[in-house]
Amino acid sequence: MKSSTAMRALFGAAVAVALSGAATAKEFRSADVHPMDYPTVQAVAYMGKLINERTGGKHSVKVFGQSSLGSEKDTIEQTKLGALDMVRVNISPFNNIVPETIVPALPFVFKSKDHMRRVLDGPIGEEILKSLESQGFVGLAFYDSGSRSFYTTKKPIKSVADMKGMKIRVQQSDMWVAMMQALGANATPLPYAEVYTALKTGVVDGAENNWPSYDSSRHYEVAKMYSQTEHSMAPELLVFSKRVWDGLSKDEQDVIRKAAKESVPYMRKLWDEREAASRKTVEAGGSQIISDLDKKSFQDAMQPVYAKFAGDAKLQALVKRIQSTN
Ligand code: GTR
Repeated sequence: MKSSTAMRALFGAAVAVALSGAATAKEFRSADVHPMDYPTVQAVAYMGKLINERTGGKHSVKVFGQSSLGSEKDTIEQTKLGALDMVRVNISPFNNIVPETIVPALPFVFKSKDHMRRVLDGPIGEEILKSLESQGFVGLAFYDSGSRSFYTTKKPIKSVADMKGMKIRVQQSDMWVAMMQALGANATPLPYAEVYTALKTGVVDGAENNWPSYDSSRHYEVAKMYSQTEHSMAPELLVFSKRVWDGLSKDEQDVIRKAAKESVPYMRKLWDEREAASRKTVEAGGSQIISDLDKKSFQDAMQPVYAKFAGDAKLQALVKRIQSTN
C-alpha cells in the first residue's frame, strides 16, 4: 500500500503536469514603450512573478521596455503574428483595428478616475476585452493611464481658440486625428519614441499625455506649458497573442488570466503614487501648469467626434451604458 507521503508526491506531480501543459517551459516576451521603473512595466513584471510561482517555476515573463522592440503599432502587429507573446500598449493604437476600443478613449467619456475604474472592472470592460479576440488578441486587463492633457513648446493653451493651427502630436489612431481637427489643430500621428525630438526640433508645437509620461519621457524639458484639459482617460491595455494562447493548456491560460487580473490593483497603487510624484518632478523642473481653463469648451468642441467614431448602434449603446454607470 502506498504511503500518504508518496500519494501526496504523486498528487503534487499531477498538478504540476496539469499546469505545465504539454509544451516546454516558456519565457513569454512582452513589449512596452516605457522604462523599467514605469508602473505598466512593473505590473507586467509582477504578473510574471505570479505566473512563475504558480507554474512551479516553469513559465516566466520578460518585459522589453523603452520601445526596444518597436512602436506600439509595430508590437501590436508582432503580437498578432505570435512573434511576441504579449504586449502592453495604450488602447488608442488599437482604435483602427477593433472599433470597440475607441469608446474608452473618447474625449471626456469618463466622469472621474473612480468612474473609469468601475466601468472597466465591470461587464463593459469585459466586453471590450473580448472584442479583441476576433482580431487575434486575448484581452487580459486594463491598466490606469490617468488623464491626458496638452503640453506645448511656445504658447500655452488656455482655450480652444489657442489651438487653432497648432501642430499636435497624437497616437496612431484616426479617432485622435479627428479629435485634434475638431479643436482646430493639425494632428501629427507619431510613435511615442519620436515625440521628444519632434518637440525639440519644432516638428510639432505640442503633444498630450498624463503626468507620469510627461515626466518619464522628459517631454517636460522641451514643452514647458502643461494645460490641464484632461480630455481623455484612454486606458492602458494588456493583450496576449491569440496564436500563442491557443497552444497553451486551459490550466496555463487560467494561470495567466488570473495573474493579469491580480496585477491590476498592484499597478493602481504604483500609478497613484507615480502620478503625484511626477507632477512634483515636472513642477520642480520648471513646468508651468495651466489649470484655470474652460474644460467645457473643449468638451463641446469635441462632440462631433462621437457621431463620427461612435455613431453606429453598437458603440453608441456602449457609450450610453458608460454614461449611465454610477
Ligand atoms: C502613454 C502610454 C503609452 C503610449 C504613450 C503615447 O500614456 O502609456 O502606452 O501610448 O502614452 O502617447 O504614445
